[in-house]
Amino acid sequence: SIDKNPVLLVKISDNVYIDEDEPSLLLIGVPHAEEILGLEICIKIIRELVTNYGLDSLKTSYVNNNEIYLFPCLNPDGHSVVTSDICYIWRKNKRDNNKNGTFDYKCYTEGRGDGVDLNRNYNYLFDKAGSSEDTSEYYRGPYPFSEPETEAVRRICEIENFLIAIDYHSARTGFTEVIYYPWRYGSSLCPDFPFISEIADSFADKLPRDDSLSNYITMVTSRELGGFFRNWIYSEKGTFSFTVEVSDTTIPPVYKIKNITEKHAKAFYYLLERMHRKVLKVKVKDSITNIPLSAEVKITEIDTSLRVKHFTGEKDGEIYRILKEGEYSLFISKEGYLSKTLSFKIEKNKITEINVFLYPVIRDTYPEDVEIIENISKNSLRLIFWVRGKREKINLIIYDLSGKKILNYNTFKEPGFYRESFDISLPSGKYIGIITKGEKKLKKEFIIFK
Ligand code: 0X9
Ligand code: CA
Ligand code: CA
Ligand code: ZN
Repeated sequence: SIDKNPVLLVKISDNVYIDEDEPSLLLIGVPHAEEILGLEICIKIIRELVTNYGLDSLKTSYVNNNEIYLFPCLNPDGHSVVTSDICYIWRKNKRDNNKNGTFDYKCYTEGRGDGVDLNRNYNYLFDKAGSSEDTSEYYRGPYPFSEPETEAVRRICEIENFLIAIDYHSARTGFTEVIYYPWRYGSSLCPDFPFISEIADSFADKLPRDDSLSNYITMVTSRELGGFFRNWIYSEKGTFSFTVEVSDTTIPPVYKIKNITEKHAKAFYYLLERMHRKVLKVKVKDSITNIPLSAEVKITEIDTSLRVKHFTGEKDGEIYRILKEGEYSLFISKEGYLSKTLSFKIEKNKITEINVFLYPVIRDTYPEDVEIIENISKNSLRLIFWVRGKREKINLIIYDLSGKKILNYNTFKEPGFYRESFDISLPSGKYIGIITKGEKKLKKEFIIFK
């Protein structure tokens, strides 16, 4: 952070150093400095899961079957303004907006000095976000992700495709004990509305208000709210995101905390369980190399809005989707690959898993239609080519840099698409391949790594 405090991110799972094929979820506490209850809830959840691991079978399975990420206190600098009694209604972080080298603040009047409202700093309709006035309580910052705290959130969301994300607030103004979720635009609703509202409603059912007279209420919010975490992660990743305004008091008396954190922990466990029922998991790989791919995955019946992106992860080729029972169809596409359409069924008590292998399209025009792909396995090379129109003679010669011929391969092929493998063991280094196909000759340099 600006004061050099760590913005701690906690991951709870089995095999925690490995990114496993498990649904993942993100919790954010204290994006606003004085809204302290998110930190209490995160600590409660961390403590319960860690101390009961291996003792309580339910909690053990929560840890083993999910990847749970938490930022217990996203805004440590601002939070210290509150906890050290400087100003117990501080909201923003401590960016030195006026660059005078000191932290300027006014605690009880408008125009509250330095700092950026972290929940206006995300890269979603940023020009409309909060205020551009740097003394405003809702100052959005100079540019999207200008703050180390929001940048930390962006980075983890780039690595992990979260199925659900929650940011915990506790409102000083506006509604209390509410679950906000995305989104409406005039009278139209986001494409995931039937699914995301089901989750919001069931989540609220598990959350009685502090006065116990009724439950938390749910509210679908505008698509036009700029700079918000919730709208950013939903549009960027399709993550089901909920903003929870905890408690009827921003900083309640200590005796109330136990009851608040207990019910929020319970409601959170409901979400973990829901991530394993009526859920789709898609994993996309290259059909030749078996390498996971980041591809666009559209559920034809649902994904009608261009504003919501659904891509499998760069690293693991995975995406999860929360749905309802029923039959759906999928459209999977990636530039350079043949698209695929398939249908699937979502069932009551399980994750429907689909593995998709995308076939690379070799470009139509010579010479790009011939490639040597190095190191398919440790000791083999692969040549990929089309034969078009009529039967052709194919010749592949491989030389090392001294000009020594290492392979000479001749064949006749009928029109079609071919992937030929050669088992040869070559030491690491640079090689030259000459491919002759009909009338045409292509020279290609390639490197073998071992
Ligand atoms: O303004 C915010 O960032 C949140 N409220 S808070 O009082 N905790 O600062 C969320 C506002 C939720 N969205 C709408 N009111 N539409
Ligand atoms: Ca794990
Ligand atoms: Ca200053
Ligand atoms: Zn807040």
